Amino acid sequence: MLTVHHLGKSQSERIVWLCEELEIPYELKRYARDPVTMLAPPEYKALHPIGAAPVITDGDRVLAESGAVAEYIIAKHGKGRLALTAGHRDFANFLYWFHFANGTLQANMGRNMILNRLSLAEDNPILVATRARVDRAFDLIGARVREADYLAVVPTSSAIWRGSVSARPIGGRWRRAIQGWRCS
Ligand SMILES: N[C@@H](CCC(=O)N[C@@H](CS)C(=O)NCC(=O)O)C(=O)O
Repeated sequence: MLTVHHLGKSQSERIVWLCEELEIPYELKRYARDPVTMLAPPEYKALHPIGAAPVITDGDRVLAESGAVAEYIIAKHGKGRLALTAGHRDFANFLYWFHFANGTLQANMGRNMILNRLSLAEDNPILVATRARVDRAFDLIGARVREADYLAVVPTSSAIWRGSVSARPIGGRWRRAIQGWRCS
């Protein structure tokens, strides 16, 4: 049985979403962040040496790292859905957006969130550069969703709701699809 170990208000929201999207059977185990440190509780940290969400278990297998978890679930349980193979004309785009999600977007949003907590001057060059990178990433998503029906990027809407980035004009079907969905 596939189990999603879901840490509230974390990147594991995307894995819950993925399982719902695929309509596969899974067990959801919820964990709350430590109210003081906002880090994962000890029982979450014990699941995998990296101690960060998401973590899934599938039988004896324990797997962490969002991209690996998403790829594993899609390959093992997706029955060909939500992935393209090398022969597909959009394969390169699929790969790009799949890896862009964590490699560029999430990485820069994470940096941005931390810098925002440091009360730096608004003209701090690192802050300015990081915000510009986040803006560029959302502009790119905005351009893509205006031309594509489907964006192979795991949702980042919770970060927008939490106000760690400004809401960008990513309009259209994708935005409507993610609005109203929340799991924490
Ligand atoms: N690159 C990793 C990042 C994992 C990560 O940093 N997870 C955060 C949640 S957004 C976490 O578990 N934070 C709590 C903690 O570190 O204790 C992934 O995508 O799985």
